[in-house]
Amino acid sequence: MIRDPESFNILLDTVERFVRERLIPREAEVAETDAIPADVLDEMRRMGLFGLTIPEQYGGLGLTMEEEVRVAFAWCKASPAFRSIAGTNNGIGSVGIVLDGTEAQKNEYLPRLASGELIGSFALTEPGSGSDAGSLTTSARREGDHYVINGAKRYITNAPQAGLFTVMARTDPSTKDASGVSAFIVERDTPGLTIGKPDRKMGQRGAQTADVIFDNVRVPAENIIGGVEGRGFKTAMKVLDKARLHIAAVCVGAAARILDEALRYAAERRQFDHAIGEFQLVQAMLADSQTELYAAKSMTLDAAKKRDDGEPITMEAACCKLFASEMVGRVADRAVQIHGGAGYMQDYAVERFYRDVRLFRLYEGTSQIQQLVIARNMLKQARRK
Ligand code: COS
Repeated sequence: MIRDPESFNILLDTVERFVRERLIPREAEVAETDAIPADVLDEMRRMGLFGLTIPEQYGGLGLTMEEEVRVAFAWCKASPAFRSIAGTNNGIGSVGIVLDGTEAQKNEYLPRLASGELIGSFALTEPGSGSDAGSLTTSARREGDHYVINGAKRYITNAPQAGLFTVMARTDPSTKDASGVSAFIVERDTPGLTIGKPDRKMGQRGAQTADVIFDNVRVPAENIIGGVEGRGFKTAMKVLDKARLHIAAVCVGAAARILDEALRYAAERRQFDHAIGEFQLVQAMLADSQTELYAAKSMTLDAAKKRDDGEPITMEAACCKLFASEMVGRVADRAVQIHGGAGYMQDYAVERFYRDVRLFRLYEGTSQIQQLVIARNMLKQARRK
């Protein structure tokens, strides 16, 4: 749903120009330094990019899902790291509070997330609990009007920069599954909370991840999201439903950029007295990429519109995340192939994107987890008939 096409097109034009003129020229610097430059961060804050999805009453732009995915298509034509630094504020770092938080929690934290003053982060994964998220062992023990959190979280996006964490922890020690998990809002400077060294990753430099360690971290009881124990896993799953659709849009944006690079190279590079784009075997790679990109874009828009209409989209979001993340992997692979030896060289953007996009098939649920979510939902629907 596009609420006001005229103002939305202005926003989209602004993002497209920003990507072209300000972000793409800084990609090599981000890859080199593993950080987003401070002036770019400031500009992103001023443009409202940290608060795209946060409701207007809490200082954000309150984009609908369709608007959000369309902005992501444009934004993600630049290195994924530029979106990632604000991605948690617009997604997994704020959505738990937006969907299930109390009014007091929303008022306290959403305006600062929307402005980018605080970076939000989502702490679900642990050393021993990845795909089986419900088996997490980080504990939150009630002590008077506080909870005491102990445990460790792993590969937490934006942890080194975060001021605020949504932390899933077990409040009912008698359970070992999803039922005993609660979600907490934990501020970065709470005593006992430490962040590990940034992980050394295959790609996506500039989008940092790290361990987050909780050693007797005392959190006020009112920081449990929604004020009720035992709902944390469901909150996390609802957050991931939306996040998976967003990641599908990120993959579409990245694939469009990678394909632009491949197309330009195919038009310029000459072999056997012809531009290589004139050869049908190269054309097949371009055409297959364009076709799959169009399919991923169409399904992502369709699911986004369904979510805006209030329909459940757990299965559709998983379909989009599965298809789009696998699609961008194939597009990146073909783009390297079209570039030939040059595609293996760091001087060309496709080499970096090839490594960057590999993550999309892993995080926010692996492709295999998406398959499982899709099939489970199909069976659930079939049982209802
Ligand atoms: N929305 C709302 N509630 C949901 C839900 C969703 N999308 N998915 C599951 N739930 C609910 C279920 O209805 C169930 O509640 P009841 O017990 O009241 O029926 C509860 O949550 C547990 O669900 P389920 O039994 O399906 O949980 P499983 O332990 O089998 O795990 C998967 C389900 C595998 C889908 C989940 O663990 C998962 O998504 N894993 C991947 C985690 C991930 O993406 N990590 C990435 C890192 S975070 S960036």
